[in-house]
This record gives sequence, C-alpha cells and structure tokens, in this order.
Amino acid sequence: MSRLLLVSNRLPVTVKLESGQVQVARSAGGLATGLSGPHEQSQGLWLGWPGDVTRLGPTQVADLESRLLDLRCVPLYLTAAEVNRFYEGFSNRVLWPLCHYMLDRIPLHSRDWEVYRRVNQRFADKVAEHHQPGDTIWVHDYQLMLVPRMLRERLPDARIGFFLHIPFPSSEVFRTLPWREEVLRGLLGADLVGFHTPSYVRHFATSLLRLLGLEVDGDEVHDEGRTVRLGAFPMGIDAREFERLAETPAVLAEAGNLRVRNPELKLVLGVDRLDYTKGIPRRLLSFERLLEREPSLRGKVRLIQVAVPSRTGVEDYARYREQVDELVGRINGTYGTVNHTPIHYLYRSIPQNTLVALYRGADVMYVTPLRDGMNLVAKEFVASRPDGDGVLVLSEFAGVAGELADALKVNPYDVEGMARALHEALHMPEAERRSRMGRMRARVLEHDVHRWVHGFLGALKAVTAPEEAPAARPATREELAALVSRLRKAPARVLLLDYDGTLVPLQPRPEMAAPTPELLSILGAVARVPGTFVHVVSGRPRTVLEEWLGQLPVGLHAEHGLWSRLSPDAPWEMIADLDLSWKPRALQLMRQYADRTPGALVEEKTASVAWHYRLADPEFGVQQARELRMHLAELFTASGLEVLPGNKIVELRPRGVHKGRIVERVRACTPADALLVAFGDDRTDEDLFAALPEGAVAVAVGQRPSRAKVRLRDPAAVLNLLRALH
Ligand code: GDG
Repeated sequence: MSRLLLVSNRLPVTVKLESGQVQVARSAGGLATGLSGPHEQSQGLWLGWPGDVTRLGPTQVADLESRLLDLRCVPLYLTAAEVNRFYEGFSNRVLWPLCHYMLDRIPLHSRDWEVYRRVNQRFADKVAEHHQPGDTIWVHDYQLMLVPRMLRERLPDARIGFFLHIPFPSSEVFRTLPWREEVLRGLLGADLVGFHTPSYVRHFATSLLRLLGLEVDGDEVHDEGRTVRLGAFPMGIDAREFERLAETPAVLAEAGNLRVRNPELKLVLGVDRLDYTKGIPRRLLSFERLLEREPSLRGKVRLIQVAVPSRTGVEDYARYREQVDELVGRINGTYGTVNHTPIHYLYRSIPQNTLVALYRGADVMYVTPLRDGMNLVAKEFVASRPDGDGVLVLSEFAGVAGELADALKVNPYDVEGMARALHEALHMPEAERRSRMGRMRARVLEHDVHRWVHGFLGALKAVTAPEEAPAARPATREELAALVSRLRKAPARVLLLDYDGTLVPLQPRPEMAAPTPELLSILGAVARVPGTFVHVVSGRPRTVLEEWLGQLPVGLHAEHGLWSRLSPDAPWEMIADLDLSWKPRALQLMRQYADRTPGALVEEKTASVAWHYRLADPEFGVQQARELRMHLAELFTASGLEVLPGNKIVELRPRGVHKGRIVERVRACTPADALLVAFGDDRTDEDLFAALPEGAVAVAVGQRPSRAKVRLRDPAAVLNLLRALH
C-alpha cells in the first residue's frame, strides 16, 4: 500500500493544557474516522495546523510534537495574523460565502488573497519536505485550493488527489472571484479532483471551460500535457458506529428521558454548526408558522435546536447568532407556557452520546440548510435509527438530497412550504415512515465513510497508474539536443509536419493562419539541407496549401492525406475514387447547426465537411458540437463515413482517409534508411503517428494526450528545433 500523506487545514486532534501538561486527543469527526484506517495501515502522515498553540513554551512544544508524531501527525503552525487573514479572512470570509452562493456576505474589498497564497505555499512546502517517491497525497478542502498546483511544481511525478467538502458553485457565481483563474489552476495540479455531487463536478467543468477554455471530455480534462480526472464521491459517515451507539443502554436511556414529563410530546430536532448557510432563522420561522396555523399542536411539539459555536471571530457569525437568539426568544415568548417551552435551544457542543440519543429519540429530523456541500447530520440521523422509525425533512439544497430520495424535501427559502412539510412529517403514518426510513438506511449503511475513502483512493490510483510511457511534459533541453543530434547524424531524414497548431499557432479563423516569412524561410532552408525531405501533412484543402507553401521544395498532403503533391513540379493526386454522394446532406445538416450557433461556421473540402466552433460561446459550442456529432454518427456511420472530433472542429469524412495513409507514399520516394520524424498537435495526427514504422519518432505539440514519446510545448518550440537542423 502506498504511503498516504493527508493534508488538511486542521489536524484531526485537539490540543489541551492540563496542569501544565500537554494533552493531545484525536478528534472523532467523520473524516478522521474514515481516514484513520488507511492513515495507519499505510504508515502515512497527516499534515495540518494543530490549532492555537501560541501559549505553549518550548519544552511543551517539543512534547506536543512527539505526541503528534505518535499519532503520525505533522504540525504546521500558523501565526495569529495568518489565522486571521488566511483562515478567517480569505477562507471563511471569501471562499466560504462564495461557494455557498452568498455573495453579499463577502467583504467589499478583501486584501487577504496574498496571505492565502502564502500559507498554501507553506503547506505545499511542508508536504514536499515529507514526500517520498511512491507516496499518495490527498489534500482536503477550500482552505488549500492552491496546494495541488504548488505541489505539482515541486513534485512533477507525485500522485495528488484533492477533495472539496463544500459546494462548487455555478460558474456564474464562481466567476465573480477576482482570483478565479488561479484557484482553478491550483486545483488542476491534482490528478483527481473530487466533489460530493455530480452538480458540483458540472459547475467546476463549466468554470474550466468558460474561464480557462478547457474542455472536459467525459470526466477528464487535459492541461499542460497532463490528464486531470474529475469525479463525484458523496461522502459517507461511520454508519455502523452510529448504529452501534444508538443501541447502547446509556443512549437508549438518554433518549427515553427526552419525554419523561410528557410521553406524548413530539420532538423535532435540528443540529448544526451555528453557520449562516444552515438556514436556522427560516427553520425557526417555519416552526413558528406551524404553531400559528395548528393550535392543536401547541404544547405537544418541541423543536430541539443544537447550535454548535463556530467561527466566532468572524463578525457575520456574531450577528447571525444574535438573530437566532432573538427569534428563539420571540417564539418561546409567544407560544411558551409555564409547563412547556416550544424551542429548546442549546448554543454549545454536546457529547457524542447525547447527540445520538437525540437522533434516536426525535420524531422528525429537520435539516434545512440554504446550501450545504453534503450534510452529514442527515446521514447520522438515519444511521442512528436501527428502530426503523423517524422522518427526515431535508433541504433540496444540501448535497445529501440527491442520495436520500425518501426524505421529505423542502425549499429552505419557503417558510410556508416548510411549515406544511413539518406538519406532514408529524402526521405521517407509521408504515410510510418505516418504508422510507428502510430505504434511506440501506443507502447510508452501505455507502459509508470507508467506502468513500476507498472509492476516492481507488480512483486516484487508477488515474495515475503508469501508462505506456507517453510524454506527459515537454522535452527538456537535453532531450531536444539528443533528438537534433540523432537527426543530423542519420544518413537521411524525413520530416512529416502538421500545419495548424504545429507550425503556426491556432487562429480563430482558418484564413488567419497564413505562414510568416520566417516560417517560409525556415522550411525552405531545412528542405534544402542535403538528405532532408520535408512534407507538410494537413487537414486543409490543397488550394490553400498550394497558395501558402507551393513555392517551397517540400511535399504537400492536403485534406488529411486525400490529396498529395510530392514535389513542386509533380501534379496533385487523389488517393482513390471516392463516393461523395453523402456530401450535400451532410452540408445541409451542418449549416443548420451553424445557423443556430452564433460564431460557428461550415467548411467544405473535397472529401469531407467540417464544422468549426472556435468563435462560438464556449459552452453552447461544445454542447452543439456534441449533438452534431451524435446526429452525424446516426445518419452516416453505416455508409462508411466517420465523425472526427478535432480541436474545436467536428469533421465528417470517408473512413480510411487519414494522415497515416501518406507514410507509405512518402517512404516510397525517400531513402529507405532515412529517419522519420512526425510532428502534430491534434487527434488527426495520431493516425500519422500510428502509421510510423519502427524506429521513427512521433512528436506531440501542445497539451493534448498523445501516443508520442516526445512533446514540445508549442509551435515556437517546433520552429526552434527546425532552426537547429539547417
Ligand atoms: C462541511 C460541509 C459536509 C455537530 N454538532 C455536534 C457534533 N456535530 C458534528 C455532526 C457532524 C458534523 O459535526 C457536522 O457535519 P456537517 O456535514 O453537517 O456540516 P459542516 O460542519 O458544515 O461540514 C458539509 C462536511 O464538511 C463533510 O464533507 O457534509 O456540507 O459544510 O458529523 O455530528 N458532534 C458532537 N457534538 C455536537 O454538538 N459530538
């Protein structure tokens, strides 16, 4: 098992000073529990902040570190200013409200980005310091979004996973963040980026497309020659442990005590950190509304609201607390009697046993966040009900809503609707309660935190399993020098060069990519070197190649090898007689798609038709291209045509007409002992690479994954290499 390096803002421990002695206790949170197995078994490390230990003296710190080491934890200390600006300032005042769609809670002018970046760098440096080859690194949550890329820069071959515990918002919201590109790039340093739900994955993918122009293909995105996988991994809880606790005599006794004075009392339960995303005020209002509407329920139902103090250093939280206090006071004032208090409000953390007793004893669990990445409380309630009873009322904006179809769903902004749902929950017949709970329990018990951990780590391992040695990063200076020297030393050399994206950068419109005088001069000079044969192999029509490159002493191959002109004085020849009767229908269809996709255009070639969408709205363009591809495949694949997705192009052409076809033609007219080197940047060039004989070299240009063993960053790097040959 590969050693696991876990990285999170907080270490899963609580540090206490008891009569001058440092005490370190493991925290019992879901994440810590789920990860403790792999952490221990892999002899791994957990890196993070141990909490505020500034009051400890030097010997106490040494003591702390040795205790932490026993728990395989490595501390990273934050100064008070860092806690204030990195943790509270940027993470909690900017990223937290942003990801929960609460833009008006973000300060008008945040100045904490630099500190966020710096602390992320410190985390990355610390991890790099402890990293050994073969380790698996797993970075957690929004406080550390830049760490994956910072690590990738230091450890290019490391296996890195990232998981976001909070929602990834719609790209329309995410794009308001002034540092949006850096955050996206930060995450792309990982091999696997995980989220709780498929919607968050989709939002992230849309942000990549709109803000960085990166297209997600299935669940993969390619960036800087690397493949990054995206995935939904809904987090689970230690369900068996909650189930076990819920059956212990102590918990059962505590649950029984909840109704000692009034056995008929109906209990509604809310458990949250006191956070403005959790929707507590509207929850209270809906409870008030229920009492107002249903006088018969007064004195017979109680809401127990546990609100755990959280982020008390952030002003918004203090104001929120006042709002909640005031509402509780008002409702209790209106509907309380000398014998009955409608809302029991506990502003504190409660012991685990009491928590489970509340879950076990409640009639209705009331979970109404305005947004929540997942919400583990809902799952804990379900796991704590081995009796098979209890109703879950659940916000449709919690990530967990997608998993628990049998909860009563509510819109947490709709106070009236919530009051109705609460009424329904309190009156639900037992048979229905049991059948819903049964199905929810099956899901929660099976998809627990252990399964989540293994699912994520398994996916991470699969992404990073060593492949058939394709080049992931651009060739180093030394590697390039070796290739140049091999070419020079060969008895003869044949260069097969793609044009767009290889010799010239991609342009918004095809006609804008004409060769520069510099390019013409380099190609001419290389082609005149004795024993050197240059061929340009392009998808473009022969008229364009003729016009742009016709004067050079090079071979030209147009329309992916359909047409070839082996030297300036030779005629253009077509491969074979082709049936082109399908073209009018294909053109008509592509024009229809172009009409409804502003910016898209159709290009007609001899034996193929292409639909370009580089200038279309990025998201709509991709969507239309997908639809067009399916439409074309449905109509034409039976008639011997194939649909090719290219770089912002969808092309339809006869099967078997591809760049690979030219290899034999070129070899027939060049020395048998020549060294063949082919250069290309898109999928159509893979056909060329695949057709190369043994001993030939394929060079991929740009970032797309390729079978090529050598990679160059961009067309400028290709020209540099060509320059070195003459
Ligand atoms: C973030 C995301 C995502 C609460 N009060 C007490 C107590 N708790 C425990 C619960 C539960 C945990 O705290 C709260 O977890 P949630 O998932 O409900 O919410 P966040 O704290 O906001 O967590 C969230 C989660 O990360 C995981 O990815 O689900 O969406 O916001 O485990 O039991 N535990 C004890 N006493 C309390 O008073 N012992």
